[in-house]
Amino acid sequence: MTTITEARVIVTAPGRNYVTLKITTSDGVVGWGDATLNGRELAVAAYLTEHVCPLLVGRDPARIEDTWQFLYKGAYWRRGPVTMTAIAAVDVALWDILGKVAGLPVYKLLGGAARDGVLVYCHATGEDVPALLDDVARHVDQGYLAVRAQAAVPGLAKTYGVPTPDGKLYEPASSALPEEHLWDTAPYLRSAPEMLGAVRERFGFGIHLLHDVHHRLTPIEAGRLGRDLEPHRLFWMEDPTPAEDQAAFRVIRQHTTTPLAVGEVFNSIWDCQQLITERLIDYIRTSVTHAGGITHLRRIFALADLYGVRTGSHGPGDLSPVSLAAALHVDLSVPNFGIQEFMGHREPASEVFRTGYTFENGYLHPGDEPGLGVEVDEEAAARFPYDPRQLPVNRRLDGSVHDW
Ligand code: KDG
Ligand code: MG
Repeated sequence: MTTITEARVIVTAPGRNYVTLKITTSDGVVGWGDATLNGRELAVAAYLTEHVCPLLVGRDPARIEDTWQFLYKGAYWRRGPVTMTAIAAVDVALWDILGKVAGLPVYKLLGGAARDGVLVYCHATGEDVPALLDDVARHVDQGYLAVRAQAAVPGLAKTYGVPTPDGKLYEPASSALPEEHLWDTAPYLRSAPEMLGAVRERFGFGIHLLHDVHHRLTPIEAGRLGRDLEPHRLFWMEDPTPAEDQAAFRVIRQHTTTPLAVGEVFNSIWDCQQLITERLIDYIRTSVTHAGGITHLRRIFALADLYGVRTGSHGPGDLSPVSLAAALHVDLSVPNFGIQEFMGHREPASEVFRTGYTFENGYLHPGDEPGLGVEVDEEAAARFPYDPRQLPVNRRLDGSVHDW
């Protein structure tokens, strides 16, 4: 019987930090999984190295569901971002191996293509509205059909989603201690509808327009913002309130018909069960890497399909190309796909991750190589050592900590 002979973690920072799991079988087949949890990378690396990798050696790599259940139920301690990211990395690496052994791209193992391509949205930002409009134009010129628009909030020095002065990161990270930003809800609620209205005025209604609130409002504030945005016909309003409070979405729903999307911080089906079964959202944004891998993400998406909720997976630059490839295989195959976030990866990521996915006319395709279609160059990875970073922390004007 073919068995797993080695499972090993690679931590590398080609442009930003990524944690990658490499699983090798007795037949010499290698599978890759992404285990990156931005800002808490080493917790997942240690969970894998100390607690999971030793359990994998000797197991049958083709028993993917059994391994998932073994790691989830066997730990006794369930769910949580660290555990579920670690399980996801194993799961994705095993699907990669299965595809390579079968000689098929993973999407064919998942039932085959249910569409020709994966509609993606990009992220356009600016220090002010004119700069944002230039950035939207740049993305539209590149062929994007869906754009998420974010601009700085007037009067606030730094805002989520707007690049740092070096222009490289849209979520600024600092080294030893997190940066602290000031947050004020009132100017945001005034400026966001104006900013999105300006995008519609310049580009019309021919592009899909999205906006990320990043969990910073109360339910009634989110209801008001959703209502104010209705004339701009958003594709979605993302993460309006802190996501762990599922019942809060009942309040938002009572006040607006702007479509709602949430889920990038979720790691299991239990985090979104109420949101889906009560039809409180329109898009579920769980990702392969943070929600238990291909096996568990498909379960979430199948539940969502029963309730008319479509998918919209998180796909930031802080998930590795292995994660994006896995997402694309799922996206291509599920019936209720909605849209996929695509932030791209900052160089020199392509020195470490050789990818097979392609972008054309607003759509991504995972390619037809066996497995996921991504290979990792370990020698290149070794050239980019871990670079500890922290996500920022928001404080309100009175000094209290707020959602970032
Ligand atoms: O690590 C945190 C980022 O992934 C998050 O801030 C990005 O909200 C985000 C998005 O929608 O991509
Ligand atoms: Mg988001």
